[in-house]
Amino acid sequence: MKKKRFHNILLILIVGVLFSACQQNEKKNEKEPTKSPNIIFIYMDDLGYGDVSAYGAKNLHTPNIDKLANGGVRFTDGHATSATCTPSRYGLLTGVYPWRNKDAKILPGTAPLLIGTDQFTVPKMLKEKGYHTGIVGKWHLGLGTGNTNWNKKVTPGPNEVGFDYSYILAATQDRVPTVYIEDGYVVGLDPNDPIEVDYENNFEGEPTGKNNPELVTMKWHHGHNNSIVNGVPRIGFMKGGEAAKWSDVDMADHFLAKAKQYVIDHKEEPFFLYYAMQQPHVPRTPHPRFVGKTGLGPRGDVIAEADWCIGEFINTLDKEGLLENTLIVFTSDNGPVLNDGYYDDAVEKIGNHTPNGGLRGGKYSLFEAGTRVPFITYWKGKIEPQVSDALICQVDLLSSIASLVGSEKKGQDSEALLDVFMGENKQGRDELIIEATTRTALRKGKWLMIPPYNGSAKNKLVNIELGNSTAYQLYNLNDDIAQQNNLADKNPEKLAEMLSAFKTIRGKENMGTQKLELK
Ligand code: NG6
Ligand code: CA
Repeated sequence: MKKKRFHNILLILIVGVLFSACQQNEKKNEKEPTKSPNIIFIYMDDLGYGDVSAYGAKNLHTPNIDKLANGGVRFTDGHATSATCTPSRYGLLTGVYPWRNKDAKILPGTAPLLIGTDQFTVPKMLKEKGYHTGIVGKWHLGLGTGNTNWNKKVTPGPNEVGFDYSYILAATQDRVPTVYIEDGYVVGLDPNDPIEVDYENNFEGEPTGKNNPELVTMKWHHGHNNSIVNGVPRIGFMKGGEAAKWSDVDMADHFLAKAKQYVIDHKEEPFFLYYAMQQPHVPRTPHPRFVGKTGLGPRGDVIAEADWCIGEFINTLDKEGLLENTLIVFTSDNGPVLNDGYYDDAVEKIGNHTPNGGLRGGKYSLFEAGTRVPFITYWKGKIEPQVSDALICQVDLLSSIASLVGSEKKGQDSEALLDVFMGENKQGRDELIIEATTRTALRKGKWLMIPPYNGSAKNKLVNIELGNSTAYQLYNLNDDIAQQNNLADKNPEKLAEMLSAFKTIRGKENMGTQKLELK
């Protein structure tokens, strides 16, 4: 009898201990919920499909980008929303096709903010889910409401469309104002030397690239002959702000330091960082330690510099123990261009390197090289290394990342393709509208249809075929990736099917100022 009682007590004790252990465990879980994954976009400016060794470049080495490509999903049919910067970035951040917004064109440095402060964006979606959000690098989506006073807080800007922190260059490296802006304030501005910016008229007595060739260290080829900063003639006129002017050769290191710092400062909370690098856009100004490294001139050298920065940045994530809990998306805002307005040896030293990787066209073009860009997703231990031929677009990131973080939100044109980005499914989009300088074309399956557009077939200044033709163009990218055989006449049924699908998408929305010269 005594024995039985003892057993019973023992049993109660054991159950009690187990129960309290469980409770403690639950409490522990309450205290340390699994941290939502960090999300990082590494966004290049004008990097072509063929500019990365993992994408076939033989004469240019990008070991750090390759590590992402070979350790994650390397997409072969990933697209920017547009073949130029502003519209492309608009699509990336809003999940809305840029052709829906008539102002989504390459913007001057004085343009007002293009994204409405009431518009939904990737950083807003992530903020709703408890993320800290930051941008470091190129913005080029307009600032302020027009007539910006650069000596006061410049607003609205990135901080008003979802970013908690911003450290940006306003437009492009070749456009004024040539200063960094942190959370709306020009960095290092001396109030006694105010900045003035104008895109129409020069300020009295200020030298320009056009009138003062003796002051220029980088010669302009077309455009780029206004104010001179650091020996480089720019687009637009600027006066004052001497102490705040950036150093072009230090820009990559500068942004890298800010991107690293951002990660270190926010490693305890889930964060989203949009690291928008400025390379290899003009003016190409590699730091002296990269000069001559590639034999391809400054364009190659700044790609090597960007690759190094990416390596350093990834090392920081690694050191901070963040790589296993971070989704990295690497891509570019549009395709490649060699001569984009300066004599910088990009053309002369190209040798056998093919920035468009055998695709037709380049930046500004409706042909493939305009929007098909390197596109990689990397997540250590989570994404299986592989190559994916799925058709995807940067506009899809909003809805896809929303699924990842448990948000119901969707972008208007953004397809939720999280499994594709994670390498768990190879079925991407069925249809995609691609855009180049306000012209659009339809991709459906492996077919691409370009409607007739007036305008020259080739931009002779940049030496790029634009995709304009007075005839319909129809390509089967399955067996004609270089777009050499126009099948419009041979396959009228396919053409009719494509045209009808194109009209369904383009017809129901405001066409803005776009001239759609359909026959
Ligand atoms: C063009 C510039 C080009 C580049 C581009 C924007 C001239 C003649 N050309 O207008 O150099 O700045 O705009 O590039 O000025 S993007 O990648 O930001 O879209
Ligand atoms: Ca660009």
